Amino acid sequence: MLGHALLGHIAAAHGKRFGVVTEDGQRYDCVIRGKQGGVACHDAVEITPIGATEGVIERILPRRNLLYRSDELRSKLIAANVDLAVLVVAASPAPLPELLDRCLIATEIAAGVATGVTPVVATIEVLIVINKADLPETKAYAEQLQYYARLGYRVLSTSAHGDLSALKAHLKDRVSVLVGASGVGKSTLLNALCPEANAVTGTISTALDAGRHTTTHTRSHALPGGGLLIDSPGMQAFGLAHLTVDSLTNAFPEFTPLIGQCRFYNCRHLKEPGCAITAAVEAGTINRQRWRLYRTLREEVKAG
Ligand SMILES: Nc1nc2c(ncn2[C@@H]2O[C@H](COP(=O)(O)OP(=O)(O)O)[C@@H](O)[C@H]2O)c(=O)[nH]1
Ligand SMILES: [Mg+2]
Ligand SMILES: [Zn+2]
Repeated sequence: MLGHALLGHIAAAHGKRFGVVTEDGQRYDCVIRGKQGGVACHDAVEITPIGATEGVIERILPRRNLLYRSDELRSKLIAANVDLAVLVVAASPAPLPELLDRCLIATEIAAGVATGVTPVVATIEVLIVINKADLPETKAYAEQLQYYARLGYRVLSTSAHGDLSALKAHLKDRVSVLVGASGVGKSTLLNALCPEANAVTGTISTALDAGRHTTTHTRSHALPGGGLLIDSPGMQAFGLAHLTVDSLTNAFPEFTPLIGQCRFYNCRHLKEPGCAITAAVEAGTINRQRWRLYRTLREEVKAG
């Protein structure tokens, strides 16, 4: 089929090389033509094959959502066209609470950064997975996270070496991405959920990440029960330089019922008198740490 454009999805992204799986199930090792910005795992693309297993990505099709991290200098794309973000946390190693909140915000705004004329702009659903349920310290940690369940996020406890049927039910027939800090058990979960991933992660880390401590690639794996699971590199920080003022306010579900109840119509919810949101923080119904993160990000957006 030389010379014919084919449609496919990015199944692996490492640096400037991409694995593409086309609609007929063929795999192509691809580079991208020209300067087209970043390519994310599970981006839909049009490629021109060059020989049996190599190709060139001609263009990225419109995205219905995009999950990514960013700072002033660069963006790190995690995944595009995703149904579910599985945010994995654990009581040990010591949790990074702000990381979970930043992941949640990036997920909340992921549909707002859909590109092009796309037929569906879809929000990414969230599942917070509290892994290492077998550890005694998990109980108190899980109680803290009940706040997120009250906000409407789904929260599930797992033990990566135990029964994962509840998690599998969430993943079935959907495109999901695993996100979380290093050490929470993402690789262990992935290997338990996709037995074929075991071999793949091993090979990739030897071939491409030799000598490096962390893996830098993002890759999707077929789930035996149907669906795809995208594995992203572990992270310690989650930059949100792509936030806008409007998207920031909308990313906090606990603010939504109070919007419009502040004394000033253009309240920034920082220290204005008569602010319904800071009043809720004082009353203890809005989590203070989350509001503090809002305040920090509000300052960053203003500066940008
Ligand atoms: N006790 C316990 N340990 C786990 C569980 N899941 C993973 N681990 C361990 O936590 C460590 C980090 O796991 P890993 O999958 O490499 O984490 P990743 O950095 O998120 O990929 C390993 O020693 C795992 O064996 C779990 O559910 N319970
Ligand atoms: Mg890992
Ligand atoms: Zn306010």
